[in-house]
Amino acid sequence: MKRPALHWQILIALVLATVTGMIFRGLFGPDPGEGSFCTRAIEISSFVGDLFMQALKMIIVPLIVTSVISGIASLQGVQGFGRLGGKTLGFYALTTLLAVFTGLTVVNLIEPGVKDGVPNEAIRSAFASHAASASEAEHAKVAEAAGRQAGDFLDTFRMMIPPNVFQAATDNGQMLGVIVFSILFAIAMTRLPSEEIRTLRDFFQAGNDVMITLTRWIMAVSPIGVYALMFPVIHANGPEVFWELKAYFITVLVALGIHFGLTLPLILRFLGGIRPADHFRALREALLLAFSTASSSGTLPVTMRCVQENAGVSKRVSSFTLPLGATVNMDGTALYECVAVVFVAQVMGVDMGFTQQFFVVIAALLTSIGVAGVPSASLVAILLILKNSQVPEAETAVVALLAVDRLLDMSRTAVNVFGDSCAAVVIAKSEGDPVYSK
Ligand code: DAS
Repeated sequence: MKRPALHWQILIALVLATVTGMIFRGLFGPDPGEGSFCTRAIEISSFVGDLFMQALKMIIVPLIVTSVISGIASLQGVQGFGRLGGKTLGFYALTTLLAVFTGLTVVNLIEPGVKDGVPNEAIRSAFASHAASASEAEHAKVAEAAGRQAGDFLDTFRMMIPPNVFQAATDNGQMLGVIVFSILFAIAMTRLPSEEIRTLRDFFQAGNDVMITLTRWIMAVSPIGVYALMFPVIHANGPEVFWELKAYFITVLVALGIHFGLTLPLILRFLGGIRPADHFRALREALLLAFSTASSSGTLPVTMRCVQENAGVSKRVSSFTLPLGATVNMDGTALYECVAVVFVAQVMGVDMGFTQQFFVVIAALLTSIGVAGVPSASLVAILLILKNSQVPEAETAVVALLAVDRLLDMSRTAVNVFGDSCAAVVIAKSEGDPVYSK
């Protein structure tokens, strides 16, 4: 019997993880106790899932370095780099701005933090109870972020020039430094004699081909990895969580859905002359993986492979736009930051006027550049913006949001990856690549 295509295998793994996770939660409860069969099953599943995530993360840095350097080195000189860089950053700014305004509009229309015209006290107490039941790691993560100065948006620029490029990337998934280093290396490389440039470019190109092969090997076991990642998540997150914060979840998912299902497809159609259905089909493996892993960096190797092999984008364009996008272009995250900040302000009774919401827009744009492409990375940025907006009980609210964040994180990560891939195909088409020409 012919094996189903990989994206079907991943989808089946997702469904199986959801069903078995809910069955285990129903049979053994949310806290099955030390040493029980259910606890052992979750431990083994988490171990396998972590191995899969580490395998993906293992190849990110060499993939980014080889692809950015070989991609830039193959551009026609500085003006080629300038043209591609200008198009890329312009596209990212446009789509992130549209995402932010979508989030702001939806959260002000639905007002998930308000009930009968006043702040929703039930949600405020739910924040307190979720914060109380959050894990030590979740509290520590927020406490560490709370220690940062409220106005520390300059962190984004500090991340661009880290003292140890590779450590910053491997320690906390912050790829900004690796990207900046690779771009500077590639530009400096063009100053060499042409023979040496060719040797180096061929070396990095061959290195990038090796990374794509490694990606293919890791993806071969992705159904197992996806199942192992999702089973513990489904077991831990019962439906009651969504019920308490249903208005919030609906607000985020509606806003993400508008950006993912309307805004970006319209841009594909009218800016790129690309059929959205073709693009969704080409990116399905990457989108399923982004949803399952909640890590756009971890998904980057697969996003690159889908864009190159299924959409026909050249290595020259994809090697520059995608690593940069996975690091600085996070439409879903920027949208989510706006919704979460205004939602918490509504719950705490802080009436955010136009000026304050405009500040939230700027802060979301700036912080989404620096958010690492790893699970729940944006919660730290949300705390920063809440503190700057003088919203009370910000830490309690963020710990509570972190405790229920996984489904929303998976959804916004898929939007982040889709936004990056839309940039790659639209820009590639404008650069003359044979996009969807088969
Ligand atoms: N999970 C992050 C990512 O990988 C997004 C976020 O935390 O908002 O893109």
